[in-house]
Amino acid sequence: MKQIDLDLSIEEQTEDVSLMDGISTVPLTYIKGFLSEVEQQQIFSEVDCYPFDRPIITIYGKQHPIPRSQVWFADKGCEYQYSSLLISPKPWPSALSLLRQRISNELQLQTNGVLVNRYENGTESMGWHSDDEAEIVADTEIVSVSLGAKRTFAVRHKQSKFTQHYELESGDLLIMHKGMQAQWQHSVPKRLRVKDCRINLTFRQLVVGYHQPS
Ligand SMILES: O=C(O)CCC(=O)C(=O)O
Repeated sequence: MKQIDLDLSIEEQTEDVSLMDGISTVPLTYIKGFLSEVEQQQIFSEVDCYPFDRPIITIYGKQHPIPRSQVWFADKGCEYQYSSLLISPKPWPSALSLLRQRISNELQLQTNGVLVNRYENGTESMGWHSDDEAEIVADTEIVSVSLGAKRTFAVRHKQSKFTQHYELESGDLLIMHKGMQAQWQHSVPKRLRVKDCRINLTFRQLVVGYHQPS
C-alpha cells in the first residue's frame, strides 16, 4: 500500500463532482446490511482480543504512527508488505474465518487474508491509496466489510478526479472489482463529529509465498 497517511489536523473537505470525462461507473458492488446483527456481535465479541498494532511509517523522511490500528490475519505463506514493513500473518480468529467462508460460498470470492483496521473515532483515518501491492493476485476482487460507526468511504478516479462518497454503516459490504485499484484510489477521511469506533475488514487474495525466499 503506497499511501500518503499524513495525519492532517483538519477534516478533509472533499466534494462530489459531477460526471467528468465519461466516467460514470465506479467498479464497486455495494451490499447494504450483508452482516446480520448476530454476525456483527460475534465479530465485536472477538475484536477486543485482536493483537492490534500501530506501525510507524516514514513519510518524507519523518516517522509517523499510522492514524488507526491494524492487524493482518491470513493463511500460512501470506506475508503482507505495508509501506516498507513486512507483516507476518496471524492465524484466523473464528468469526473472521466463518465470514471468509460465507464470502466464498455466497459471493464466490476466494480470499486468503484479511486486514482489520480499527478507527477509534472520527479523528482516525486512512489516506488516499490503491490496494495495488505486488503480492495481491492480479485482477482479484477485494471485499470490504464495515462494523460500528458510520464513516465516509471516498473513491476518486486517478485521472479525472471524479469523486464519489459512500456512507458505510455497520454490516455493509463493498466489493472492489477488477480495474478499481488500477484506475481509482480510496480513502476514509476524518469526520470529527464521529465519536464511536469503526472496524473495517478487507479480505484479499495474496500469492502464497510471494515474500518467502525460494
Ligand atoms: O476502512 C475502510 O473502509 C478502508 C480500508 C482500506 O482502504 C484498506 O484496508 O485498504
